[in-house]
Amino acid sequence: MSTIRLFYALWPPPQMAASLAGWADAAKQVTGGRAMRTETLHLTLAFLGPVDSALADELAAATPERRLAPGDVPLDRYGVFTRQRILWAGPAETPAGLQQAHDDLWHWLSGYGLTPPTQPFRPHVTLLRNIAHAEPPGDAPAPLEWHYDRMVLVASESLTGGSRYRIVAQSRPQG
Ligand code: 2AM
Repeated sequence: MSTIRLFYALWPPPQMAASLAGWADAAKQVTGGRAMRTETLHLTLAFLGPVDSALADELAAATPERRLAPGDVPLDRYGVFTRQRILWAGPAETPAGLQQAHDDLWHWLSGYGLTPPTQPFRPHVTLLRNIAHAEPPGDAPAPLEWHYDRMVLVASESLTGGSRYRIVAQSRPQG
């Protein structure tokens, strides 16, 4: 049985992605590393890992029937994951609505036999990989307020030199 690597994410509108690319450029002066391509920037809500292609099809079919309660996430700080050598942008505190969206999503996914993570949810947008210097810049650019009203289901395909992301479904927007 073939598998496919899946995750649910918030995908920024182009203007937000462009602002985040500016954050990446500013941080890169300090930390080095490789910037993510602007059109691939996202905030992961749930990483499913490899799932059977039959289940992937089921999730792709069910996702447009799901609604995500709209909310806002402030992106107001840089952070690093030292072990993964990642520099990211994220909220200083996880908004309650975003935490709820994460928890609800995993509750639903557990009905498909998927196991929720044991690690706490750390919402972030990865901006740079392979950073050389693990101290993030102390000052972030002006905070961004990201309004979201849907999530996307993304297939991640490994290629030499990185991953290619393919949006396979999105939740039903409000209204
Ligand atoms: P990252 O940017 O912090 O690496 C596609 O790989 C997305 O899923 C990325 O946002 C990535 O987060 C996230 N991801 C990859 N592996 C993961 C894991 N084991 N646990 C949680 N998220 C993961």
